[in-house]
Amino acid sequence: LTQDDLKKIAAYKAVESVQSGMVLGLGTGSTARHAVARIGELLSQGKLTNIIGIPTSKVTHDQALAAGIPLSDLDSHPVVDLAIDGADEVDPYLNLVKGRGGSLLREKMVEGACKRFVVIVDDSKLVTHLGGSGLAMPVEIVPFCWKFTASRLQKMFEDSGCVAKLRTLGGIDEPFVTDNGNYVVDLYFKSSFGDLKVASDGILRLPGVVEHGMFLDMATTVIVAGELGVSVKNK
Ligand code: DER
Repeated sequence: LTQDDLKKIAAYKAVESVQSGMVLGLGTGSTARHAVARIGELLSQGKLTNIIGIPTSKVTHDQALAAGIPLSDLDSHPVVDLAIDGADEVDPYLNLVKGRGGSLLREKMVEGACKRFVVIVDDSKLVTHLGGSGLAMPVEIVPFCWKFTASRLQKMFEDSGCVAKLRTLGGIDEPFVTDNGNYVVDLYFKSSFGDLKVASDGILRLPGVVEHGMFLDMATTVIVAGELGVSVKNK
């Protein structure tokens, strides 16, 4: 099984929880993409009806539109029945790191508004503690004086050997710009940054910060697909 096969297995398993008439948060990324495609397929087969999708990015908006999923937004649907989305890291308490695709703000808004948030991952995303994969912890910041904000973020976590890097578009030095017109600073940690809530609050207190990629106590279910099968972890 390839990693993409595992992503697809997890995504299809999550879509089994979708019922006709639901308002659905549609996630972003290579795993969530399979869920969006599957929902569109079931709608076209008449096996699902009366679904309203709330996309978490412009990319997902376009994919869902093409898949024939009727779309709306949080202004019209402030309560979402179920959101399905991927994650970059999942710890044993179902806390997540998300945002390596750059959609963390809209994802956190949609997933924060839903009754159930089902996370779909292949088993490579499981970590013992957030920040442990050595991969990026994204923070969305305003473009104004981004160096100032990035250096304050780096200093905040200097004891964890943090390095803050502005996310740029592949290959060129242009800053990556989010759907909301902001920049992303990726934080890389050499060691654990300690208490998640303290870290989360500390980051959000910086005036130039819009949102960060730690999704604490938000997931209600995590579906993990691995070589040995699929496991469902409930909060
Ligand atoms: O950017 C995001 O938040 C994505 O959901 C990410 O966390 C998972 O992306 P992947 O399914 O492509 O690994």
